[in-house]
Amino acid sequence: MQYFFTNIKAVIIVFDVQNLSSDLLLKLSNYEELQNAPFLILINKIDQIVEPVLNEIFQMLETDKIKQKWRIQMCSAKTGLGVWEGLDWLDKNL
Ligand SMILES: Nc1nc2c(ncn2[C@@H]2O[C@H](COP(=O)(O)OP(=O)(O)O)[C@@H](O)[C@H]2O)c(=O)[nH]1
Ligand SMILES: [Mg+2]
Repeated sequence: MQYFFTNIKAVIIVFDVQNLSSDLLLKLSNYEELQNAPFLILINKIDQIVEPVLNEIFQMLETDKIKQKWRIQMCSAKTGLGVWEGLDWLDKNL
C-alpha cells in the first residue's frame, strides 16, 4: 500500500493489546514526510487483559527502531482510561 502525506503534525496509531505488530508502525516511521511528527501509540482494550507486560509490548512493536519521538499509552476506549493522558502528551510534544 502507498501512502501520501502533506503537512502532518502528529501520528496517532491504535493497536488492540492482543494484536500487536510493528509492521505498519515501522513503515510509517520511515516516511520522510513524518520525520518531525511525534507518534502517539495507543494500546487499546487494556480492560480485557489482566496486566499488560510493558517489556513484551516494547519488543513486539520494536520501539527501539522508531525514529520519532514516541509514547506508548495503554488505554481503553470503553472506559476512557488513558485516552486523555495520551492526547495530553501529544499536545505537549507537537
Ligand atoms: N472491552 C473493550 N472493547 C472495546 C474497546 N475498544 C473497542 N472495543 C470494542 O471492540 C469491538 C471491535 O472494535 P475495534 O476493534 O475497536 O474496531 P474494528 O476492529 O476496527 O472494528 C467493538 O465491539 C468495540 O466496542 C476497549 O477499549 N475495550
Ligand atoms: Mg478490531
